[in-house]
Amino acid sequence: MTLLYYLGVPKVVTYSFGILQKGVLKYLVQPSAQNLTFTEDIHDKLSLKAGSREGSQTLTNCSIISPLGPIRVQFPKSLTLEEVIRKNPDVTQGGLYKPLNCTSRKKTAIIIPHRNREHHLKYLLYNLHPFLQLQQLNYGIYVIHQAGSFTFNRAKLMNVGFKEAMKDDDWDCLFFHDVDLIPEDGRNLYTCDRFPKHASSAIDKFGYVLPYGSYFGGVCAFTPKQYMQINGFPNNYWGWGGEDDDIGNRVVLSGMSVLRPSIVYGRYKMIQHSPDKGNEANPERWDLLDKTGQAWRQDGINNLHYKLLSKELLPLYANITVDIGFRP
Ligand code: UD2
Ligand code: MN
Repeated sequence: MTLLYYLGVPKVVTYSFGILQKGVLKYLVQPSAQNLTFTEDIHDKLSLKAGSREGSQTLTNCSIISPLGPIRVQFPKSLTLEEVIRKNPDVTQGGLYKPLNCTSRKKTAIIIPHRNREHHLKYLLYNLHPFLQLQQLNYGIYVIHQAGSFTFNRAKLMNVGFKEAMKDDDWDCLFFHDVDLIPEDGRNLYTCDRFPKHASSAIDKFGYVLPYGSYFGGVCAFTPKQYMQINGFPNNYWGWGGEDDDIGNRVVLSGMSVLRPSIVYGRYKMIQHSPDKGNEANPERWDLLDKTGQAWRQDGINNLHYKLLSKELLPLYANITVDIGFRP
């Protein structure tokens, strides 16, 4: 997400999307009210199903179609993490889940880069756990917490997440997920495809359309093989911006294409926030982006160094705290 804020031109692009929104486009991408499900109703659906699990003997394959369409995501004011735990009785230590009455065909790890956003994390977990359970996935949630107060490095944390998650299981798919993005349509399947996927194709803050053609920020998904093919994510973007464009470039440079759900399915709400201390805009991002073509084979998962400080298996997620160093 570099272009949008720090170049004049894309601002114009967002603005004109804003105008479009008021017209035809808005009509096209709004979900129909009658199919809307509230997050709280999803929890109810799941608790009804929980009882029917007992006694099931032969397991058939799970469906790969989500029963959910558009979701009205919710942010209850007084929500506590304990309540989220209570609402997800089938999630086991470390944030793992697998359907009990069918065999899931897919195993997906969710990797969330994190520091100082506990409030957002609580709402993401509240919305994401039932969303994934209704997709009948075998899944695990990993929160990768950057220790200390050196400049934040989102992409490097994602590399750590990949390494640590792959130690636990041979996941079919890894979703790299901003902590503040809540999916708003159950048909946005958290599974991988033939090419890397950019799942957040329609975010509310951009008027539910792509802000620019090569935009790759927010939520994206790779199989382990695709991830290795792009040599993972860059380690050398410290601070805000550019790393998502670098990752998008890597996909193309390594001979693959980007897949996206339609803007009807790929809808997300971003929890509003102000810029974080310790994640100021990266002044080097333009230079780095110019060099992705030469750098991507040298900098990535193949030269990743970090110090694992702790791994706690919490009720709703695995909390991995790392020292990833600082800008050289
Ligand atoms: C945009 C992109 C994001 C990323 C970023 C530039 C969207 C919707 N998202 O996000 O994917 O490319 O630009 O780096 O366009 N975080 C923390 N603590 C911090 C700072 C960041 O946990 O102190 C994590 C958190 O998961 C957050 C993510 O990093 O969602 C991206 O940071 P942001 O939300 O501040 O940046 P934003 O919204 O401009
Ligand atoms: Mn954000």
